[in-house]
Amino acid sequence: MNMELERITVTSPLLPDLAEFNTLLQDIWSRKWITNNGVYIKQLEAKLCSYLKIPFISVFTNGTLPLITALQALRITGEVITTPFSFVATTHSIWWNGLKPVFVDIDPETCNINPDKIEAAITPRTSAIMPVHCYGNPCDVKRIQEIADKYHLKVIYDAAHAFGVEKDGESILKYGNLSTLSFHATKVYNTVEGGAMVMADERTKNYIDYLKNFGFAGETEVVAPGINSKMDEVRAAYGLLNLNIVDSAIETRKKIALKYREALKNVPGIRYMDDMPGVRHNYGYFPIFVNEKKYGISRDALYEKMKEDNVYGRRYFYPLISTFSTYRGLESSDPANLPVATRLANEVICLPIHHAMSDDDVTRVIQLIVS
Ligand code: T4K
Repeated sequence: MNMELERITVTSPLLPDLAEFNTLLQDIWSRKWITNNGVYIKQLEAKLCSYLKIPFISVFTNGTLPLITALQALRITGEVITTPFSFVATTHSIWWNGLKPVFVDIDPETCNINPDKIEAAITPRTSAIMPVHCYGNPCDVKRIQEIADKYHLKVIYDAAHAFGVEKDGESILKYGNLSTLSFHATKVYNTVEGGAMVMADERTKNYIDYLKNFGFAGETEVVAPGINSKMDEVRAAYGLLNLNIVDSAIETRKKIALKYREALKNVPGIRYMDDMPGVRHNYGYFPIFVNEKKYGISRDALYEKMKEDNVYGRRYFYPLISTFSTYRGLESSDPANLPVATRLANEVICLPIHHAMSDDDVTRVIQLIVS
């Protein structure tokens, strides 16, 4: 391994200025109100609504609990149609609700659930669809809604990757019944750990706020069997500061994506994703797909070669969720049902892309792929 070269990782957390954070911490210390819907939580929710161009949001302690809570809130039963090409939290949230995940194959261009394959997976027990805007690529929200309307299904978007993503000037978070976000350290926008649920109306916002606080609607009234998944004041303050710098981080990511595309456009056997028409992307991930026959070496060989030079891409999302022991026995986990997802999981590497990468870092990554 070439340890002389500095390590380049798939991402690096966007960190607020420490002195500014300290000022906010002093304020929190002086007020001694450190969680339970304090002033910074309220400010963060208001600022996120305006930044994301959405009507209502409820912030959570991570990006998994809003998924679990969304399924609870909509009283989903039976089977939920979803994608195997995601982080395992998507399917776990279904399992934690005692529901059955039903996997549907993905579209090779976007890596999102393929709407053409959804109807065949619907049974009398299906009550919801949980698609993922994978890598921040918007799902075919129109087609998915048409199917949902036809079969009276609810739609919960796992929008963990889709912070700030817009289509035709509208937030992608406005589609479906509910959408969820992750503000984990590895995301474009982070609050260390954190997440959120996005909803269309105030009534739902109030209900979700109760659910994430044990179901309390006032000091003595519990309206539902809630959970504790509240964000605290310290992370809300951190999140407020990161909101001021996230645009510039996205700009840097975009420049890196453009450099990668330019350098890789004529490399046989390497495919990448272009921007989608009318979409404001956030460049949270830069997946490439390695065709072993045309490129000459396998995805895993390239992955190892990069590691030898201290460059750490990640194989998101390999292995497919449907191959994990909890899920592999499901009928829909049969690889014959998921040919595109199975192939892409074996071809993908997400290249390092983040706000702190230098031009030299980008060149180092490119050189490893082209040489
Ligand atoms: N739905 C989807 C579609 C998701 O992708 C996720 C999370 C969720 C739901 C659930 O949201 P959360 O409950 O997590 O909020 C990471 C993240 O832990 C996870 O949040 C994320 N998706 C997933 C795609 O990636 P790992 O296991 O790859 O993370 P880790 O620790 O290996 O970090 C990756 C790289 O990031 C490191 O090699 C270096 C860098 N890093 C990471 C951390 C944590 C840092 O430089 N500093 C850090 O503090 O899962």
